[in-house]
Amino acid sequence: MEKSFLWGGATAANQYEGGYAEGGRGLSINDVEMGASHGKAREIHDHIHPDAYYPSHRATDFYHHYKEDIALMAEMGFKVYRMSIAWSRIYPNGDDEAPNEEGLRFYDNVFDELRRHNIEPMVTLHHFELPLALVTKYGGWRSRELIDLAVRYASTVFQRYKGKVRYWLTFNEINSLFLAGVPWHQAGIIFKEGEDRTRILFQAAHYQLVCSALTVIEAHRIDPENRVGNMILYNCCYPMTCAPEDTILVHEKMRPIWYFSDVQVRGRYTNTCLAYQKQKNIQVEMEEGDEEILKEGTVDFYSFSYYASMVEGRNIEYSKDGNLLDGGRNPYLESTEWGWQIDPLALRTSLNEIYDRYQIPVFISENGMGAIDTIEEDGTICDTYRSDYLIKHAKAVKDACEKDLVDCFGYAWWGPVDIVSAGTGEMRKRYGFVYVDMDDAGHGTMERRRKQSFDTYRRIIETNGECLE
Ligand code: BGP
Repeated sequence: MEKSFLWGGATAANQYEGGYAEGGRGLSINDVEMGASHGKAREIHDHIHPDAYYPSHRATDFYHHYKEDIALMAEMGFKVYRMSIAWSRIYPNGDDEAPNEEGLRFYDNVFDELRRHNIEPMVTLHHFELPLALVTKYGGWRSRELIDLAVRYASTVFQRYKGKVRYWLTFNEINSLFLAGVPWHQAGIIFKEGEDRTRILFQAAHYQLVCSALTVIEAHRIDPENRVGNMILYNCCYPMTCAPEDTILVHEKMRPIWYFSDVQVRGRYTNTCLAYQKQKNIQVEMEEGDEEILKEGTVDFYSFSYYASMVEGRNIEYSKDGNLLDGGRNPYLESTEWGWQIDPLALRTSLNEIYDRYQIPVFISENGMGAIDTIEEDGTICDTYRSDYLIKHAKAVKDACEKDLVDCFGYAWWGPVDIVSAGTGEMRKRYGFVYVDMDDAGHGTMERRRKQSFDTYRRIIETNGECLE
């Protein structure tokens, strides 16, 4: 591995930061969404109900624990920490005349703290986060007006953090917009009865793609040192059998993934994208100038989250099992408690597929395992399952870099300190190397405690992946 390889971790403000009503922050879309309980889906409200529990409000309180948490990341040897900025902390309503100085100062403090520990910040501008007022006023990303507002927010933070932050990501898992149940998190969109959902989603995707390109252009204009990446939810896909039809189905399954990254990397709707529009019987409405913007605002690197692989084929039984993407079960793989199939080798395959297609540097912006942890009587947490998952995935990354010569420059573990789950709002689905004392109903002291895997990751980073064999 290159000495400069960026080992680290990743989080999102809405799942980690808390402090939802502090420092002049406005309400965000997550602040009106309850956690799932006892098999019930998450509930979205149009305002805050005084008796309801909303996990984002305190989350795991990075807002008040950032110094302690960054010190723990530094103790593990982190080189990079990917986090997101809450737009509503900078512009409380999204379209305010001036930014909120207190919000800007909070992130100044965080970036300064990271720099003190020699940790490189990587910042996601939109991680399932949108000021709630933009939903009420514009219907979220249904509206083209969000492009200018989002670029203005980006421009504000590029200027403010010039010299402090160099790595930026535009939209978290931009392709998740097309997945059932995600348009709310991704774009603040709730459908009304009888609407043409597909058309609305393709149009919203176009606005986000134009916004992403304009954001890249703005980042480079403000500081040519800025490096901006996209962020794709990537699941490599196997054909169920070697029947030729199954492989064609795999190609079709991958279209919505390539749809976004082709535009972000190649700067245009490629034939793969047009084929997907055709398949869905959609013609995206473009304005004059959009094509030039997409062409000019291509990303500097490709980043992606990887949790599980998929299987596609004729006559397969679809199984969602809590996963973001549906597909068939793979009989060769084991699953996490949430039914996500564990497949380290597919991370190596994904890195190869992505790098072969685009030939630009690649960054793994999320990978990890959600599990229920138990505290032993002596206070220890023996999460050997997490260490095992980490070691196998890190090995896959190492092989992709050293054997396949993929230009991958970093790996960020998802949720290094326990955070709230995005899918369910639960706390018991934990990813961390650091345990946070907090339960599904929001009770707990917020005390931090190292798990056994803390030391596993510390050793991997210390030896730059040499201790994996
Ligand atoms: C990704 C999101 C993250 C995250 C992760 C794990 O889709 O970018 O925000 O939380 O998945 O998902 P979950 O929290 O539902 O286990």
